Amino acid sequence: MTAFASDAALSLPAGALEQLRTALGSGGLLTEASDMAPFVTDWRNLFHGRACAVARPATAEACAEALRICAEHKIAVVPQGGNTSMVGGATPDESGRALVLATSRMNRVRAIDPIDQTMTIEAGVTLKAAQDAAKEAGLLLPLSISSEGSAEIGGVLATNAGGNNTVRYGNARELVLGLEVALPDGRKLDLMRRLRKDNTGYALRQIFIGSEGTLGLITAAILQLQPAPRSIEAALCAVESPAAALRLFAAFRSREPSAIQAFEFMSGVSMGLVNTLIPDAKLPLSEPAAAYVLVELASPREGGALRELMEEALGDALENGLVTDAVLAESEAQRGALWKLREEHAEAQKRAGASVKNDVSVPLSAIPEFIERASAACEALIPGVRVAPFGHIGDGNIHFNLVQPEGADGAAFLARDHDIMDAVAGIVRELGGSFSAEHGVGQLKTYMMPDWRGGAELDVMRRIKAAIDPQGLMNPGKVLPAL
Ligand code: 2HG
Ligand code: ZN
Repeated sequence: MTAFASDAALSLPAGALEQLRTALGSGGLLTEASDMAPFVTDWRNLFHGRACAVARPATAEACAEALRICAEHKIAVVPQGGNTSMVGGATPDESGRALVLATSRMNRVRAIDPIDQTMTIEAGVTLKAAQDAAKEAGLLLPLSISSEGSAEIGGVLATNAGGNNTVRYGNARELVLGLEVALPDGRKLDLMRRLRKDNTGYALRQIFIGSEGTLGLITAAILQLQPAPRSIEAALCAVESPAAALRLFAAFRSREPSAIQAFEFMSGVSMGLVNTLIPDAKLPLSEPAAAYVLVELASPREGGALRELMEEALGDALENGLVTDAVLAESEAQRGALWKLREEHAEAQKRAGASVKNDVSVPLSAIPEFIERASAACEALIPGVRVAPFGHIGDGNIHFNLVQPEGADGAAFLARDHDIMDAVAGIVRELGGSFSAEHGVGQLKTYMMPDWRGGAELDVMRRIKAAIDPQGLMNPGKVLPAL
């Protein structure tokens, strides 16, 4: 262990170690292998890298200075927030030459403005802490993802996270008014304007949002908040198929489209894993079903109107057979329990063994055909595979996940990951969808980029990368495949 640690530290070019120590202060630079271990493996345990050091700046200035030093010494930098990437986007490669730059110590909510309804926030604040801060101010940060307890704002923006409320509020980029970025050469790019209207040249912030740390490091942002809802209603519904789930969505939308805050789909297979593998997540319906929907409505108005809307919509759906059973949350605790049944799918699938994830989107109308065809294709490829899709059906994003057959060898199953991903992607493509809806490209899906985003699109991406990061130091090997 000790030998590896000093090897790793030694692989920092001469001079850089002292400069970084001075810039980052005590506790700001880790070089011992045991200290760096949590930063070099991803949440899924798919990618295992090495780093020459882990930098943990406490301020945007220290972060920019660390990047300047790295540029001077040609050290690659892997930005890392809460390390919750599903595509290995924040894990260094095995060379040990890159420095991981972790944002968690830049963790201040700088300001909340109740008139502008904005939050000025640093990259290392967890999404959950940011939501709580907005709530305390009587406002809503309308971004919610299953990993929000660990995911940090910088990573959430760098990956343009989507999640459960996209159906109503859009993806992360729709919430960003201002951005502060440390550029690869160590300069600070200050785009911290909290303006709804600002047509003064290229919208540079949008290039960094969703760039997965390949262009610079987001150190802070100004987020647009919303008025906190005064009434919320949530229900879990059993349905017979994805087609029924979609018809239910259309039924809610035709009643009151602006009331839908989340509309989530869960296959019976995936819900079965949650029900059996996650303590305290028990299905409150009498019979298991083929699929489930979690629908949440919210309104800025108090009173029973929203409840009425939910009850009427569910009553009709039960009567006409669209929904076979339903349970309506009667309290905040019950609403939390219903959300637990949705948020634990990734964890339950992890506990069930190896899984291959396909975070895809297709037009809403194509979802039933997609799930049917992709299920058949995967079952033909891997007999006994557990087809366990779930996701944000209201915005067309399905996590078409496959869990290894029970009792099978996980490594052998994972060795087929490209066969599975390519089979699913082929169907997604025929239906006009995308091979990555919200998790990004990371290192897992770079191989798909030339085929899906080739020609002028990939060329423009490469030119932007070369212009902003001419030494190619920012998150190498992510998003853009090597030439
Ligand atoms: C979710 O929607 C996350 O819960 C994780 O995006 C999805 O595990 C997954 O595939
Ligand atoms: Zn998701």
